[in-house]
Amino acid sequence: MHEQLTTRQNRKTSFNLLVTTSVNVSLYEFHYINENKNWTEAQQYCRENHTDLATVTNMKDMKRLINISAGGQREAWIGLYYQTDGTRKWHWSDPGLEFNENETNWNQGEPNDKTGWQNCGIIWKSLKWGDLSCNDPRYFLYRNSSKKYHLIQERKTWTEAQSYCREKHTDLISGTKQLQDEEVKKETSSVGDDTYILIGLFREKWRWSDGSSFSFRNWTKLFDNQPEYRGQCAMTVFGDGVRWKNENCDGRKPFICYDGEMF
Ligand SMILES: [Ca+2]
Repeated sequence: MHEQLTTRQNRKTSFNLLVTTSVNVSLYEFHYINENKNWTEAQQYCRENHTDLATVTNMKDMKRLINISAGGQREAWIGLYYQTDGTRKWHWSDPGLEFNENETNWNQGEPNDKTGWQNCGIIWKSLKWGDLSCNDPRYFLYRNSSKKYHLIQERKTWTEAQSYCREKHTDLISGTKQLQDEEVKKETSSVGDDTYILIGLFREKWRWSDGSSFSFRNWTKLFDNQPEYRGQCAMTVFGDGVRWKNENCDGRKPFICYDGEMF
């Protein structure tokens, strides 16, 4: 059940696809709505006429969003918003993996937001975890397409490091299983005891409109995961690189709805 449905509907902006999550497979369809609405109006429109504003679960979804943008549209609201009064939740960068509080390996005293908010994850060569500012450029652990792990000894901020991995169709090392791999130990053996190494762990208050917990985020390299923002709604930007940015929710923009069950 992993292959994508090839049936294209008559409407250019609609298509079917199968989404695989770690739990099950579900069928849904994106609709690009070329009317300018603010985020809340767009959400209301999608809930009345479809299921909800679009939830994007992985890079495959992203590619399909790009396909429906044909017609010169530049950007569109998706269903991600910043829950100001929410609590920050930890997620893995690799969208197939669910963060599990019972499987953490924090160093003593971590996570501690020591320098203010520390919303990104690191390990030391001890393989213990810590939190660090996402804007702090560090070495990072990259998983290549043959599932080997590499320590990239080039300092990047967390989002830059994630982009580096995703440009190569992989991701930052994610999940307890990957982090316990023998190879990780070997790769990190050459660094000092105090060297911070970024991993695919981050925490934030962004939520999907439909209430689903998917961790996939595809922010531009300029995105700042540290402050409380003015721009508390997410939009996808078509064109170079196709990444997301956060915008003021009152802006009137086209938007993307979906139909179907996500769970
Ligand atoms: Ca810390």
